[in-house]
Amino acid sequence: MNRLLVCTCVGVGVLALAAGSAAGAVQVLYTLEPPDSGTTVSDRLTADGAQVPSLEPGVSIDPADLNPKFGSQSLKFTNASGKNRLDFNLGGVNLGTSFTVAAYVDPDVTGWTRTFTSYSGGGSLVDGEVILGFDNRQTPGSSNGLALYVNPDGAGAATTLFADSGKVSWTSGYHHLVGTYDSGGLMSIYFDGELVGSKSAPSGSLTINGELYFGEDRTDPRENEPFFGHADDVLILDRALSEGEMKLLASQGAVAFLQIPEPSSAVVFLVLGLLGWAGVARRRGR
Ligand SMILES: [Ca+2]
Ligand SMILES: [Ca+2]
Repeated sequence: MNRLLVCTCVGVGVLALAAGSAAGAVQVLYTLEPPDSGTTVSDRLTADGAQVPSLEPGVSIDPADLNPKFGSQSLKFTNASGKNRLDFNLGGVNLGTSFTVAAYVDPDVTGWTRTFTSYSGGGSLVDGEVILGFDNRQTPGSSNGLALYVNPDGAGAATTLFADSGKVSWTSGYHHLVGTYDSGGLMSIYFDGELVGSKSAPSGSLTINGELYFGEDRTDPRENEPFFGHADDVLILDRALSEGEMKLLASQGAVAFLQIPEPSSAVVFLVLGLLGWAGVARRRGR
C-alpha cells in the first residue's frame, strides 16, 4: 500500500466518521432503516449523542405497511390508540440560534395537523415553543397551507411569530416539509424543495419548553391536530439550510445529502486507514 493510498484511506476514514457531525447543538436523523424495526428507532447523527425517541402506542415501523420515501422503511402514525406522537426526548435542550427541522410526510389527513411541535396546545406560544404544521386556514379541505412558529428564549408569549406558506398544492404521496430558523434573520418554510414562505425571525436561541414531539402538541388532550400517515427522514440540524441546499436535501434524502456512511463502510474505511498508517509507521521505524 503506497503512502498516497494510505493517506487517502485515513482521510476518508476520518471524513466518514465525521460526516454529518458538527460541534454545538443537537442533530437528529431518523431514517427508520434497519436495524430499526417496530418501535425501535435510532438516531443516525450521533456525534452529539444519540437522541433516541420514545413512541406512543399509535406509532411504529409497521412491517405490513412500510411505505418508504427513502430506503426500505418509514414510520407509521395511526389513530388506533388516540396517542400518536413521536417524543424526541429533547425537553430542555437548546437547539441553538439557527436550526432546520425537516421530514418527508405522506399524510392520511387534511386540515390542521402538527408535525414538529413543542407547543402546549393552548393559548399563546411561550419561550421555547416551536410548531411546524399543516394549517388549513387558507383553503379548508384538500388544499392546505403550512405554518412555522418559533418563539425563542426571551421572546415572551406571542402568537405573531410565524411564517405562512399560503396555499400549497397537495397530491397523494410523500411531500417534503421544512422549517428553518436563523436568529435575527429569517424563518422560512420549504415545500418539496421550494421556498413557500418566509418572515423576519426574532432573535435568540430556542430551548425546548416541555418536550418536542412529532404528531401532536405537547399537552393538548383533545388530539385535534394529530398527524396520521407516514413519515420518513425526520431531521433536526443545528443550522438553517439555504434555499440551494434544500433542493438537494429534498431530492437526494438526508443520508446522501449529509454524506452519512453506512456504519459498516465507516468501520471498513477506518480499519483500512489504520492498517495502512501502521504499515507506514513500521516501515519508517526500520
Ligand atoms: Ca444526535
Ligand atoms: Ca426510510
